[in-house]
Amino acid sequence: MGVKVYGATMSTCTARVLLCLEEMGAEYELVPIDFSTGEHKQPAHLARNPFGQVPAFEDGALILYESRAIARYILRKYKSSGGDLLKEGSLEESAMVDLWLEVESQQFNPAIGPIFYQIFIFPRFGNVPDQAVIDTNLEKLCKVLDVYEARLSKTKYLAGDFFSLADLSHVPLLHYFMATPHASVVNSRPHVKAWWEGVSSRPACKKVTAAMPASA
Ligand code: GS8
Repeated sequence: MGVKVYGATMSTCTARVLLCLEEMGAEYELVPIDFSTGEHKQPAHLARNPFGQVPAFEDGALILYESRAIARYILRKYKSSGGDLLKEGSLEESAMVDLWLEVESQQFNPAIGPIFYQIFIFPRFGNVPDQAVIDTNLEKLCKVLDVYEARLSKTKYLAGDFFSLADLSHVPLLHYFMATPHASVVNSRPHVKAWWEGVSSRPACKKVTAAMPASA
């Protein structure tokens, strides 16, 4: 029996989970959660994710939330058929995957997340994006991307010369960001640009991002 993902294709955290399932070639069912009716705050969904957020994940009796934890579970479960994107067979390589996953969630996400919210989410609720918030976070993002540029001038992917969850985890927010006028901060860093072109052209990335229209 396949696994179930509760979420929405447009949601970046749901997309992180779907990217892993697609990379692994796993069978799954996406159960849509309707934000417009507040379904994510209803008891049935709160039983799956007590924070009232998406995604939630179900594999038989196992229920998970937090997209990065779900991602690791999927990659371990389907490793034999889908390939090893966590490199758990090597102490050193898995440490580099962990390191760059931490960089993604602790450095990259806090800078790019607010830009995404200002440009894509605020207007949906009739709010005007706050340019000061965008500018402050762009500055933060540029500093983060300088570190990425230096790293990617030495290795093909973030954790090393192998594709891993560390790369994949960046896809959802970068996909939206690259549709903004600020994409130049990626394109002006040649190694980051080449890395993004490689990662975003993977079949799994193309398939998942096709369901994430990047218009405000
Ligand atoms: C964040 C989930 C989240 O912010 C994770 O799964 O990685 N750390 C968690 N979900 C957002 C949608 S963005 O994909 C969400 O459900 N927001 C609605 C809300 O907070 O009410």
